[in-house]
Amino acid sequence: MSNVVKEPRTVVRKFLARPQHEGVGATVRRSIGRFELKYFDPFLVLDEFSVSAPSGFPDHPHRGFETVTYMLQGALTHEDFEGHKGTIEAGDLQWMTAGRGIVHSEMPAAQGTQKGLQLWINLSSKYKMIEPRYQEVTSKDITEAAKDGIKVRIIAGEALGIKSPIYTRTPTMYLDFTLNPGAQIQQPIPVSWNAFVYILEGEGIFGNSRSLPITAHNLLLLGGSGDGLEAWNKSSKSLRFILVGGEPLGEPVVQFGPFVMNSQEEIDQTIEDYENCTNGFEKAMHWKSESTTDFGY
Ligand code: FJE
Ligand code: FE
Repeated sequence: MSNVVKEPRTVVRKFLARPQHEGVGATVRRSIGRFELKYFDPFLVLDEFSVSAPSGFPDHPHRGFETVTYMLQGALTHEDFEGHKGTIEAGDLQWMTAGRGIVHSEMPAAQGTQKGLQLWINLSSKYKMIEPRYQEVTSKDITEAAKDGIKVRIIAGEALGIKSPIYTRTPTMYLDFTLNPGAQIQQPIPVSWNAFVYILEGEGIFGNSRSLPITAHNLLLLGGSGDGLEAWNKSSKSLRFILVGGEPLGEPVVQFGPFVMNSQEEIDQTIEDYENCTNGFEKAMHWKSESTTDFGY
């Protein structure tokens, strides 16, 4: 393989994401966004979620960032206050730019356990109040490339010379790699970007070929300033992981649950807007999702 990476990044920190309760009866393995790793600029949250009906994430708001939901198993129905509704299944992607405001529900759409990843990407101050936007891609339309025992699904950014059509308001790369036993990769990452790996299945060696293998549900922060990632599957099973990178915003972050702004004043204003249904939350006034169980009392 040609040397596309001159200065490979090393793994500087490792976090095992343990299950915790979120939403209503749902379970998430949270890596970014937990106490020890509150923010990894521009990333606010990475949750590997697991949810079965009737549990889920009923009606809730967002402002000031993007949510990227990538399904691994089962199906999830989302429904928002503008009447936008759809179901995403295993391999499908929803890239939602909440901007000035979205109120929505995210609920199981199938029997059994629905699994996936949800990443929250911060927006720069100049884009926090933009109009909400969705980019939805079904599994068959996600570009895949394969070479030398490597398969990569290109959700955002570029790999093996192929580009994703997803527009990232905050410049972001998001790649889903599967490596057969014996395979290795070299993947460029812009030098100034923050980047991490999250392992979904199997075990892999990252950054240094002599380091110990790392297993599923671990998040690896990749050290700054290198120009790419090197990884190896020296095991006898397949290895699946995501590699995500983003251009840091370098701005102050004030978060109150699902609202992420730059100052406390903006958060206070957001709470007021949400309570009064103003400045982007107008349609929240008389809205309730169809999936919300109405017990009639
Ligand atoms: C949220 C609690 C929440 N991780 N992963 C508080 F659970 C949520 C929330 C989610 C979520 C939804 C999906 Cl589909 C997957 C998730 C948290 O909806 F937004 C706040 N504020
Ligand atoms: Fe949400």
